[in-house]
Amino acid sequence: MFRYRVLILFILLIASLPSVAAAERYRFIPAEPQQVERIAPVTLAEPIYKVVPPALQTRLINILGQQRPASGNERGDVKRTEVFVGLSGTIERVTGLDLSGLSRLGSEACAVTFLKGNPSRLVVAANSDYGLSSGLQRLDEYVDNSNGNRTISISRLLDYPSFPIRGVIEGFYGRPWSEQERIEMLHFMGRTRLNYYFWAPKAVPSHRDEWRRPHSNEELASFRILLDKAESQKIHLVYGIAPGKSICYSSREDYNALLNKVKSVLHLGIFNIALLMDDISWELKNKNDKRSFGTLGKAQVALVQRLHADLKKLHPGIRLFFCPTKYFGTEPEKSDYLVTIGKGLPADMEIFWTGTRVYSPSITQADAVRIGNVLGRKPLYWDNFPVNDYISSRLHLGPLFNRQNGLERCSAGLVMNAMNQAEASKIALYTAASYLWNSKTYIAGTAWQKSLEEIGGTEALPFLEEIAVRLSGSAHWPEGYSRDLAARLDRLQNDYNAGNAEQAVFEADVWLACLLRNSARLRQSIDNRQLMDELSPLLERLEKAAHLCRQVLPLYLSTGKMDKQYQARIKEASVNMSDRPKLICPDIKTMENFIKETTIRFIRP
Ligand code: GDL
Repeated sequence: MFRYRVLILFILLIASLPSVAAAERYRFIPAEPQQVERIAPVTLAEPIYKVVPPALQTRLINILGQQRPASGNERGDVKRTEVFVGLSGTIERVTGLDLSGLSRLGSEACAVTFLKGNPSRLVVAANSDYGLSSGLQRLDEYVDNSNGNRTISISRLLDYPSFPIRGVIEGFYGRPWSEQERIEMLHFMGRTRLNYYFWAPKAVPSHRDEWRRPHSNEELASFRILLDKAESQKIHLVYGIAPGKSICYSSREDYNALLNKVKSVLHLGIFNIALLMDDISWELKNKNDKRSFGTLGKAQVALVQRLHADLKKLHPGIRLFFCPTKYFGTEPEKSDYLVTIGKGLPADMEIFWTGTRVYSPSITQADAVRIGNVLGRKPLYWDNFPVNDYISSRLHLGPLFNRQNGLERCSAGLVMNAMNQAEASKIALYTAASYLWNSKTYIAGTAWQKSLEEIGGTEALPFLEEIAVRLSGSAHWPEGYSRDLAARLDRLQNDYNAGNAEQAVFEADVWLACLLRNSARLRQSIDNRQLMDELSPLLERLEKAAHLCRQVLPLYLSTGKMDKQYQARIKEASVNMSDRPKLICPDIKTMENFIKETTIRFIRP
C-alpha cells in the first residue's frame, strides 16, 4: 500500500513539473521581447559550450543540457551545437559577429541568435551581466525540451526594456509598508524587472513632518538591509526626503540639517536621492525667504543647485531626483513656477510629473512633449496608480490602462505610486512592469491575466479574476468592473413596478449566489495568504452585502405580510451598513443602496 502511495506521489510530482516550469517562465520578463524572428521548431544537437561565463554554466545546462565528453569512437561528422555566451565585446572577438546594434541599446539589452543563420552555432550576447541573465531567460522561453528532443523556435531575438526607469514609489499617505513588505516588494520587482524603488512614505516622520530629525540607528539599519536586497535584485534604491512643509530656504541651519540627513544615507551607499516638494504651500512664509528669493520656484532652485553642487563634490556618481510643487496640469507652459524649475535645475536631474491630472486617466506622448519642453528634459512620470490613499475603501486591482505605446520616446521613465496594501498592489504593478518592458506589445487584459495567476496562483485564477473586478472600480480602469449587477437590480425594480419581478428576482439571486460561491472558492484555493488578508476587509463587506441582498430579494415576490423577526434582522443589518465609508467599490455600493432602498420600500423605517 505504502509503495503504491509513494508511486502515486511520484507520478503526481512528475506530472506537476511542466506546469511549475511554465509558471516560472513568465516570472522573469513579464513581456514579449522587442524583436523576435520565430521559426518552425528546429532540433538542437547536443551542446558544446565554447564560451560560457562560469557563473552561468549551471543555468545554461538546465536549458540546453550537459555537454557530453566526446567519446573516442565518435565520428567527426557527429553534429553538435556550439554555444557562445558572454558580453558583447568577447563574443564579437570570438565569433566575428557584429554586435554594434546591441551595444547601442543600453546596459540591459541582450541578443540570442544563430551565427550566420546556422542553428548549430548558437549565440547569447549582452552588454552586462543583467542583460546576460535576460538573454538566458529568453533562451529558456524558446527552447522546448518536453519531448526529450530539444528544439528552438526562434532564429534571432533582440531584447531591451522600453523604459530605462521602471519603478515603484512608496510615495503614498497613510500606513507605510513594513520592512518585510519592502523586502518582498524588492524581490517581486527583481523578478518582474522593475529597476527603481523610491523610499518616500509620507507618514514616516523622519521623511516629511520631522525631516530635520536625524535617522535613528534602527532606521539606518533598515536602509542597509533594503539596500542589500535592492542591489541583489539589481534595483536602484532611491532615498526620498520631503522638507517642503517647514523648510526655511534661507536658513543655514536648515540647509545643514538637510545635507546631513542626506549624508547619513550616503554613508550607507545610497547614492540616489529624491527631494520631494509635492503637496506643500505655494507661499513662501518666511520673511527672509521672501526677501531673498521672491518666489517658491526661485527658492527651490537655489536649494537644489546648492545641494546638487555639494553632493557632486562628495561623489560625482550621486543622482538627484526632484518632485516639483506643481506636478500635474494641462498647460504647464503657463506656469512661471515650472519654467523657473525647468531652467534652474541642473540638466542631469530627473523631474517628476504625474500627467494632466494627479490621477491621470491617460498618459500620452503629447503630454510628455509639452511638459518636457517646459522642463528642458524628458519628464519622469510619477504615475498615481494603483495608489488608493485618497479612497482607502477601494482597492485598485485592475491592470495599467491608457499609458500610450511609445511614451518612452518622450519620457525618462515611469514609476508607480502603490497602495498601502503592498501585496495587492503587485497585481497592478505586474501589468505596469509588462508595459514598461515592452510598451509596443502591451495588452492590458493579457498582462492582467498573467498577473493574477502569478500573484494568486493558477488554481485561484478564475475566482480572483471575478473578485478583483468586484472589489475594484477606478477611473484608471474604465472597462474594469462590469455594470451588470447595477443593470440587473434596476431591471428588477422596473419589473416589480410593472407587476412581475419573478424572473428578475430569480436571475439576481443566481448572480449573487455565484458571486458568493466564487468568493468562498477564492478563500479555499488561494495560496497567497498575505493577499487574502489584504482583500479580506473589503471582501467581507462584499459578502455581507451579497447575503443581505439575497435575503431582501423575496420581498419583491410577496406583497403579503412579513415575518417580524425577519423584518427586524434586515432593518438592523441595513442600519449597521449606513455608517460605513461611502466611497466604496461600485458593486458594494450598488448592493448596499439596493438593500437600503428595499428596506425603505417594504419595511418602513
Ligand atoms: C498626490 C501625492 C501622493 C499621493 C497621491 C494620491 C504626488 C506627487 N503626490 O498628489 O503622495 O499618494 O496624490 O493621493 O502625486
